[in-house]
Formats: sequence, structure tokens, C-alpha cells
Amino acid sequence: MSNILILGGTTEASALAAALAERHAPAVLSYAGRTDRPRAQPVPVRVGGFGGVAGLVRHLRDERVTHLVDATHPFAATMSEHAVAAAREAGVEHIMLTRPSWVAAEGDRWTHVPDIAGAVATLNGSARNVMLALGRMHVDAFAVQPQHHYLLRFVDMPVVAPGLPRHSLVVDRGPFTSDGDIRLMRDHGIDIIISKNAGGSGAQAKLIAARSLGLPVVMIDRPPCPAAQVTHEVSGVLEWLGHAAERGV
Ligand code: 3Y8
Ligand code: NAP
Repeated sequence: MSNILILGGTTEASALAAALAERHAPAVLSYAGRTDRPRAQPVPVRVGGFGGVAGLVRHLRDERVTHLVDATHPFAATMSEHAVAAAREAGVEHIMLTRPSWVAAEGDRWTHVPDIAGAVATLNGSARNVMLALGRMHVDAFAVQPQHHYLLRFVDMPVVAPGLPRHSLVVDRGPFTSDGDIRLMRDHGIDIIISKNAGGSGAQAKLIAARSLGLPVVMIDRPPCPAAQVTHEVSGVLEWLGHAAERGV
């Protein structure tokens, strides 16, 4: 009998949890605890770090986990590395459920940079209205470019005010819509967007909005992904679990 631990925090993780709940497969979804009110799930949820690789190994053993699904965000690189190492040490099956990187389409004006520092460097020069659609964790890196007016979008109201002298803050959680993001960009006179190459549909609206407004996007490429079995579909996880065979899906 499989006992599944999903490392969550993405649209795909939530979709997998729903599919497993439908099949009454024993599964727990794990959040780091970064947001105040994470989305409710149709399977039991645990919140908080494990305490590094050793902590995750202990958790896998104590909870008798048989299958570990890393469905975290492509930029959650530390969690993904820990998952591979801990699954190997604990002798637990492991797969990554992730989404393909976004690829620039006709009409996109993207500049690729390798990381946050690369994105900061593209903002040298005179003041602009920048949509910094990276969430909360990397805002301070942009303090070396204080000349711009930044539009920030956080999931929760921050306890400490963001360390950028000129900024507007929107508190909202995705998935977002392109109409909503077009309105937001027009209201704030945005002339450049900074984005992570998250992939998926939940954060894609801003790219569609940028394309229709003819705005440039600085696209931060993903950190390297650990060597592991990977699927881009929930069905790929169900097959890996052997559910597809059972239910003929
Ligand atoms: C805590 C769980 C679901 C999952 C929904 C997806 C889509 C909406 C779009 C923009 C980009 C950003 C951010 C974003 C999106 C989905 C997905 C996604 C981007 C929640 C969630 C958790 C988090 C953590 C949060 C980060 C932040 C990043 C905001 C829940 C809502 C910018 C990533 O304040 C903080 O510390 C927040 C940090 C990591 C990145 C950052 O650096 O700030 N996500 N987001 C998870 C946990 O505790 O384990 O609260 O329900 C999940 C989702 N956010 O089930 O519907 O699948 O990607 N999340 C990015 O893509 O750049 C917003 O504004 O355009
Ligand atoms: P990270 O930098 O890769 O991980 C840092 C530490 O956070 C991990 O070592 C682990 O702590 C803990 N952690 C991360 N994800 C966890 C999970 N799902 N369950 C339990 N502990 C977790 O991770 P991150 O980038 O901060 O992402 C945190 C969460 O936000 C993840 O669920 C991710 O899917 C979600 N998210 C992140 C982004 C993003 O842009 N980074 C975007 C959307 C959603 P211990 O070492 O103590 O075990």
C-alpha cells in the first residue's frame, strides 16, 4: 500500500492532491509555511520545514512514506535537492512533478538573465516604472537600484515595509488573469516587467499582458534542476504510482 508525501506550493501539487483524494490514495501535502493561509487541500496537510535532509529522512521513515513527489516550484531549488538526497538515503521512491519553462512567443520582448542579480543589473539607468513580479523574498536585492518606482505583488501583507524607497504594493494571490494584469500595468504606467521563469499557468497572465501592451520582460532563468525522474503531468505521477493501471485512466 503506497503512502505518498507531496511537497506542494504549486498549482500542479494541488491538482495532484485532488486526483489522489479522488482515488482515496493515502497522501499528505506539505507546505513550507511561507504564507498565512495556504490553500485548503482535499488531503491532510503538514506545514513547516523538515530540518534539512536529515530531518526529511527522519520524517520519511517515521511516517513510513513509500513515495515522495516533489511538486514544488522550479525556484524552490533547495527543497528539490533535499528531496532527491533524502529519498535516496531513506530508500523511498521519488519523482518531480514540474512544468515546462515558458518559451518566448511571437511579439514577446524578453531579455533572459541567469538569476536575480542579473535582473538587478538590467535596471541600471534612469528611473522607470518596474513591475517586480517576484513576490516578497527577493525584493531587497533591488535596493541598489532605488531610482525606479516598483510595483510589488505579495501574497500576504508584509510585517516589515519593503526596503525600496519608491514602491506600490498589491496584496493578491494567483492564479492571475491577463485582463487583470493589463489593468494593473496600465494603472501603474508599467514600462518593464521582471519575472521568474516559473512556467505553468498561475503566473503566466503577466506575460500575456506584457505581450499585448508591447512591454519588455526581464525573464530570470531557472536554477539547475537536480538529476531525477521528472514528469510534467499529474497523469505521469499516477502512472508512476501504478494508479493508472488500477483505474484504467
Ligand atoms: C506558500 C501556497 C495553488 C498554488 C498557487 C504556481 C501558481 C499562484 C503565481 C506574480 C507571480 C510568485 C509567488 C506565485 C504564484 C501560484 C501558486 C504561485 C508567484 C502560494 C503558496 C505559497 C506561496 C509562496 C510564494 C513565495 C513567492 C511565490 C508569490 C498558498 C500562494 C512570486 C513566484 O511571502 C512569501 O514568502 C512568499 C513567497 C515563495 C516567491 C517569493 O520569492 O516571494 N510563492 N505561493 C507555499 C509554502 O508555504 O510551501 O498560500 O496557497 C502558491 C502559489 N503561488 O495551490 O493554487 O503554481 O506557481 N507565487 C513566481 O512564480 O515568481 C506570483 O505576482 O505574477
Ligand atoms: P526553498 O528555498 O527551496 O527551500 C528552503 C527551505 O524551505 C527548505 O530547505 C525546507 O526547509 C523548506 N521548504 C520548502 N518547501 C517546502 C515544502 N513544500 N514543505 C516543507 N518545507 C519546505 O523553497 P522556497 O523557494 O522558499 O519555496 C517555499 C515554498 O513556496 C514551496 O512550497 C514552493 O513550492 C512554494 N513556492 C515557491 C516559489 C518560489 O518562487 N520560490 C514560487 C511559488 C511557490 P527544511 O530545510 O527545514 O526542510
